[in-house]
Amino acid sequence: MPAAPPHGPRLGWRLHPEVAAALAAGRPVVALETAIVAHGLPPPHNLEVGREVEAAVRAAGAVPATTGMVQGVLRIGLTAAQLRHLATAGDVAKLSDRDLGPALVRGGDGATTVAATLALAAAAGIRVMATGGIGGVHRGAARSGDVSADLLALRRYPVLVVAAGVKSVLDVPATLERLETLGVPVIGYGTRRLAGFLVHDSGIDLDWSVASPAEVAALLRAHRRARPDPGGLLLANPVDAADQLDPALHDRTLAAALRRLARAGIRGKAATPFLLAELERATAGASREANRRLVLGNARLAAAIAVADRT
Ligand code: PSU
Ligand code: MN
Repeated sequence: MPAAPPHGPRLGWRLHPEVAAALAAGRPVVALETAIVAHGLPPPHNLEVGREVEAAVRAAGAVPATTGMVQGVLRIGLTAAQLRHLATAGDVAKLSDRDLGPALVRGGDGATTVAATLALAAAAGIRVMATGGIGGVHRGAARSGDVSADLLALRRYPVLVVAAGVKSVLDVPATLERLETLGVPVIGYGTRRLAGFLVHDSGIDLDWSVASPAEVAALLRAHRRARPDPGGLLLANPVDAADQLDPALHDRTLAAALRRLARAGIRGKAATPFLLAELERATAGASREANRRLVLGNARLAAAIAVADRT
């Protein structure tokens, strides 16, 4: 039987030609999500950050593969026009990995969460992705059951996620417990403390840390060798202390945002975008600037790791 083509009618997704060429030649590629573009940041900052993240990956020597559904087509690697479309179209669905099939049937536009991006990256053979902070166990999950599919996707797809830890709007200790149950390694970059998303330090200790892209590449090789079905890993890269949101401001505004969330009765997919928007409003944009900087730092590191993983 002939090998499946890298894209085409039999597969649900299409590779951008630059991404296809890089993968075929064994050059470094970094997958990027678009939920942060369509739902995590307000316009016009969302498109700026989407572009800057791609540029940061390129500047570090890798090819960006931003994923999303544009006018009914699932894409791995977007043109500038496609990225702009997702940032400006308005009615863009938030797609987790389970939504990819239904979205293909319905068509339209969709932004990919970490979970969906991991599914697409794994399908294409991309081994590293960058995001801001991963989804996880929501506060009050014992009642609501709201746990992001990002966690199971990390278990399932053999991709390294570079993130500034877990989004601080979540129940961070419970999220770490769940990652342990799922068998997903959590490794600090340059620190044994878990990154705190918009703030430098979550205050939670980790078991492992690494200090360079070369060390991460060695870790990836060991991870693949050590287990029969290795799944993904979380590399927690803290935002620089100089770029973080003031921790006291963070804690105060987050507490208020969580009260508003409860009062408004917002649940499910809408919870994360609501909380991020509340933080941005209450900090006069300072949370957004910290978010931008941490995402860029993660993109740069992910690209350096993808380079080291290929050499
Ligand atoms: N990190 C950010 N902004 C975001 C997200 C992460 O800085 O918008 C998105 C990611 O796409 C992540 C999703 O996968 O939020 C998690 O959403 P939920 O909690 O609904 O699973
Ligand atoms: Mn959820």
